[in-house]
Amino acid sequence: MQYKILVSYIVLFCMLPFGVKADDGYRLWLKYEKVNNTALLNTYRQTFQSYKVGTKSPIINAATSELTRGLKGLLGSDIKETSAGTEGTLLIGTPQNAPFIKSLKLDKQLKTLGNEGFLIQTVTVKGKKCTVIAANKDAGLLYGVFHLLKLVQTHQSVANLSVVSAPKLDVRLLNHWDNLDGTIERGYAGKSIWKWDELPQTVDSRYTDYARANASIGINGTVLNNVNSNPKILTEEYLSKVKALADVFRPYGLKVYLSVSFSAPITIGGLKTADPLDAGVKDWWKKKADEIYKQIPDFGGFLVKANSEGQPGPQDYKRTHADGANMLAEAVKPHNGIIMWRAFVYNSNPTVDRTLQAYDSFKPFDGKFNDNVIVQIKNGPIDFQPREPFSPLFGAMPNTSLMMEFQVTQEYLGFSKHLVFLSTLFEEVLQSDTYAKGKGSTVSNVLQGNYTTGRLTGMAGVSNIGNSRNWCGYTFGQANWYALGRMAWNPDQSSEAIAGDWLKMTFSNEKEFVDPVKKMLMESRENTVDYMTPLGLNHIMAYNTHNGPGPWVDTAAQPNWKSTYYHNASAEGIGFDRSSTGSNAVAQYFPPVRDTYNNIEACPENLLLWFHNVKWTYKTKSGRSLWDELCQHYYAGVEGVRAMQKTWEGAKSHVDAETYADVMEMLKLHEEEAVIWRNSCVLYFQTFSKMPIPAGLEAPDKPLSYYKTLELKYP
Ligand code: BDP
Repeated sequence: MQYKILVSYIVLFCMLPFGVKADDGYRLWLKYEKVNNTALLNTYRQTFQSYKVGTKSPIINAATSELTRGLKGLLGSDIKETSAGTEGTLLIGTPQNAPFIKSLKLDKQLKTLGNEGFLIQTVTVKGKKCTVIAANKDAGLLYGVFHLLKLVQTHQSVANLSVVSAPKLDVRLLNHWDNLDGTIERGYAGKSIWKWDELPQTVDSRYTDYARANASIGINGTVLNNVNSNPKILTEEYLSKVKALADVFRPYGLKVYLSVSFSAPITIGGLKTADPLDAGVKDWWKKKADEIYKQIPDFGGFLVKANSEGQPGPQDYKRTHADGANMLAEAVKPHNGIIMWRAFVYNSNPTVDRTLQAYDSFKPFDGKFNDNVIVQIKNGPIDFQPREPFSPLFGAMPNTSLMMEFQVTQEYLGFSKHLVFLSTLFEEVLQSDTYAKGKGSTVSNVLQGNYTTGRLTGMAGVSNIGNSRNWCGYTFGQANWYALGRMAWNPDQSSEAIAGDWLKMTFSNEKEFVDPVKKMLMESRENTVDYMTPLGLNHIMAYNTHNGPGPWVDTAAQPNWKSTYYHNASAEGIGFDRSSTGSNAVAQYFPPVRDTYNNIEACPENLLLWFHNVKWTYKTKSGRSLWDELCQHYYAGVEGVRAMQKTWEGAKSHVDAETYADVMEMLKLHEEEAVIWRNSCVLYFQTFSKMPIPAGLEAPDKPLSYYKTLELKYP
């Protein structure tokens, strides 16, 4: 280890005189390195010489401080505030806080932009060419400034700007699964960034950088603590710490939310019950909400995991999810707070297919939730697997506000050890057609509230952030945080555009770098599906940790935590029959989706074993037997990782030596683990199929018994 550090320093020392600096990843995509194209640099310098703002506010100050910081880095010179409107001035304001914006008469364009949207336009004022960033509210200006900086960071033309942008979803959140003792559930990037011990006296400057990063991608809220919530978060002691964070985040448009434990009235309130219909319980939550809002007037609300995986909930008192959610909703309603009630529920009953349970538990309550409740649904019916079909709840609750929960932390996708660009997973889910209201009823449209009477819309991502210097444990993990924000702002955004922007902002604008590395990102998730869970397999990870393969796991605290429950491999075949002859999970989808999934021939092959138990000899679309096809996928996944290494070799001259070496080291580990996955699964499933690994594919170098006892390293 020490040797490695020494080598890094030597490499660093050698590179510095040539102007290539090592980058520790802390600045994320907000690097603001000087534009290295002289012609562009000159245009930018001419276009952005000074800026003018109206009445100042904490948000406007945050925006202008980012603007000056960003442009100083990008242009290599200061941009000054001016009160005049000279050529090359950036005019920033709302019609209310800036008369020079009001006089531009932008009301018609601003009308559709809500509280967070913005426009950026090239205008001529009294013969002077200027750029305007206008919005209805200060938050829009902040987002507008970040957008403008992105244009420069990605070397776009700024000659005739006409950008109009507003978020398509209201609530755009990170969910931290951070515990109060500093550990993070399913976190792979160190400890929590929240230093609860030091707060509120000491406020780490990292919190500001955290808020900046989130604002730059449009995230407007953060749930600070784990959904498996420690009730202590609601005590006076902790609320003062939460307040300190909220104060830092406010100028960046970032609201604070908390995960709460449903039994908090008992555990910290001293009551005998947490029954949501009990007057004392209602009163306790009301007073608690009042106490919170007194300190944090813009507090966002509560996130609740109830009656799920052992957490307390209203069903403990024979009440419903709606009873529980509505009771809390009433407590925060006077303060404009919201309740995000998770639909991630399933019980241990092995006779009921786990994938049915969230739908069955929630669908009957459509229309029964208060208007400040939003039901938060994981993207698939199981649990953040490398590939799942979309959750059938999307589209099935037309009278309820629904929001998406994606997982950014890679619990089931190789932790911070595997390079997996999750944006393509997000996109695949968001563009899935539910057919709830006929063709085109994509999950994205459902989330945007196009078919619901619910009034709230949103998306959350379970964060992959920890206190490691580069935030996410490895540089490419940052791309997933970035993608979550961009998708929450616009769920119809393409992953390709997101990947391109992230690469340019994080590494380099050179086409020779961006094109191949973008391709690598775009293919990375499919590689992972291939070496982990191809053809619709799922939940065959190592027991409990989910670190590495565990298709053989056959003993568990709950039957539906066993891998064998999910893959059902036997001498005949493999897969979970969820068709009409099996658990009939297909019936939870609208036609024609249900018919497509139900029919083994029509079912998309990448979900085949999710919906069907298929014979080993079944002829797949390629003409190969199912067994051969399965093997081909496992092997293709590993080859995909090897191809990534080649791509990265080609990127060498575009990134600093340390970053290059770090990523390459990571890709080596990635390959090792992909091979372990492949060999484990192929050898294990072979014990059922009794068929040979197809000719031409390299034979596993170790026996199955070796893999069964292997424990992979934690990051
Ligand atoms: C599962 C995780 C578990 C979480 C749970 C949840 O394994 O640690 O508590 O999801 O979302 O994926 O509540």
